[in-house]
Amino acid sequence: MEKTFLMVKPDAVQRGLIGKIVARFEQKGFKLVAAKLMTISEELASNHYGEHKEKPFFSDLVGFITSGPVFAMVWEGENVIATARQMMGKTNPQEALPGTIRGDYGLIVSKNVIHGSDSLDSAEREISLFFNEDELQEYLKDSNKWVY
Ligand code: 3AN
Repeated sequence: MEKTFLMVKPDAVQRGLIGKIVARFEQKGFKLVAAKLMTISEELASNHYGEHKEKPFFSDLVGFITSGPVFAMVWEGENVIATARQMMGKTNPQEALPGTIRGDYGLIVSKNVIHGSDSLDSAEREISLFFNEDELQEYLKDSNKWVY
C-alpha cells in the first residue's frame, strides 16, 4: 500500500493545530503508521529541502523549519500521496481553496502549515530521511474494511 511523508510545520505546532490536521487524514480513511514530535537539525533540513538549494528563500526556509518542533508522520492508503496533496491545498495559502488545510489555516507561503511528499520518489526519500524502518508500524485497521 502507498505511503507518504507528512509534516506539521513549526507554525502549526505552535498554533495548536496538530490534532485538527491529524484528524483530517484519519477521517478521510488513511492509516497513521508512524509519528513523532522532533526538532529538525540544519543538516536534515538542507537534505530534505535539497531541491530548493538555489532558491532565494532557501536560508529562510531552513531557518523556519528548524525554528521549533515539527510533527513528522507517515500515512498509508490508496493514492495517499496525491490525495494528501489535494487535502493540503496549493503551496501558497492565498491560492489554496477553502476546505483545504492551507486554505483554512494559512495566510503566507513561508508559513504554510504542512509539508507533504509530491511523488513516489520523494515519499520514499523523505520517509527514510525522517524514520528508521523499525519505526513504521504494520497493523490491521478494522475500519479499513468499511473504507475500501
Ligand atoms: P510544497 O511544500 O507545496 O511541495 P515546494 O516544494 O515548492 O512546495 O516548496 C517547499 C517549501 O518552500 C514550501 N512548503 C514553502 O514553505 C517554501 N516556499 C515555496 N515557495 C516559497 C516562496 N516563494 N517564498 C518563501 N517560501 C517558499
